[in-house]
Amino acid sequence: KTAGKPIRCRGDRRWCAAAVAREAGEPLVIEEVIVAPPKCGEVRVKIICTSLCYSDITFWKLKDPPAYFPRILGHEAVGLVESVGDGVSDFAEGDMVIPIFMPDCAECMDCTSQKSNLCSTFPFRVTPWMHDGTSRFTDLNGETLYHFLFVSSFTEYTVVHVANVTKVETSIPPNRACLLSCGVSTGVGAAWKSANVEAGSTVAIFGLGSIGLAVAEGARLCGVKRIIGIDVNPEKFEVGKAFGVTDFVDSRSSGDKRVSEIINEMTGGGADYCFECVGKASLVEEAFACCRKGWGKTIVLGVDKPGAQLTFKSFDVLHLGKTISGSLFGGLKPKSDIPILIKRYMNKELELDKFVTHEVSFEEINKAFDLLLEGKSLRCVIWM
Ligand code: CXF
Ligand code: ZN
Repeated sequence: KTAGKPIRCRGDRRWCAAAVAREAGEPLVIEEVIVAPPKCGEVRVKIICTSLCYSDITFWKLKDPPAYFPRILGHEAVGLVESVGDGVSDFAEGDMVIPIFMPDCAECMDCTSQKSNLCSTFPFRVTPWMHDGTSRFTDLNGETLYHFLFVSSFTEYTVVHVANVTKVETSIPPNRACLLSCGVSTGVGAAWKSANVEAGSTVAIFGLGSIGLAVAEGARLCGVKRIIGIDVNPEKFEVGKAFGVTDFVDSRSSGDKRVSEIINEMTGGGADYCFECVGKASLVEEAFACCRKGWGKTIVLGVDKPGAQLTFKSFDVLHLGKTISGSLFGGLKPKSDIPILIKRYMNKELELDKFVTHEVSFEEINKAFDLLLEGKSLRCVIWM
């Protein structure tokens, strides 16, 4: 029985480990760590599998102070509740759960509203701690390890606040369930919830990485007529076709024309919905420039550098009636919307399989980083 006791990961047993990011850009080191028992309102989760999202790479590369190392990265995962802290009544040992960076207390004004997924009780912040400002991880020298996005899944055991876990039915295979923890849900949700795309519409997706392709998947489920993909790499069109991308614009060889000009011409006045999935202010501006007057909506999913500024003309808002908004976790409310996505996967509507291009063992976790960095993978599942 491990409940109530610190868990020592690794030891001599290969299945008990944590992959620690010790320094920016350096391969993760599999080592033994100590995972404290869950505090009040928290659960300790035994990770079954985890997958790599580009945000893990972004924060792993981050050299600018304050850089938080050593750190346990990872935030797309599925696991089993090992033990629960005081006051936890909605979760019990053995429950299958998906940890999600987006908190959902299910009770505050925002969580009970259908209009937002921005919990007020446990606001989403990019912090290296648990919600209470402390860590549950220590290495064998007694040094504290930083958390990541309230999840930290590159470890056999992690501690997560109940606001950051969603209970799921066990019928979904773990190497599919983990995808719903971040990237795929974010893209699908952006089309479904943030944009509320209607059947028959035309969407333009800037950046055909996993997030852009997940937007395509969400748009396909909404019954769109046309999906225009924009990318610097023309090979992405072939990949995109499997996700319902009907048209492609190569932004590297658009000549002296701006991409927005090309899309305005292709669509006779702009796309109904534009999604920016790269994280570049200039691309957001391009997207906004080719969403249709009157009802065009631009949704920003990409994460630019902190402090990045966006510029647009007041004319485009006032005279042309365009709108622009951001979308965190695709506007999804984890506790209510993730079970819906799981049902749609089980009903063979939502296609998750095509996102999984690679699967590796935990020992090979650095290979998952290489594959994503080289642009060779969409999602690489890492089995614990
Ligand atoms: C992102 C969302 C915006 C802040 C950084 C992390 N989420 C997951 O990849
Ligand atoms: Zn992510």
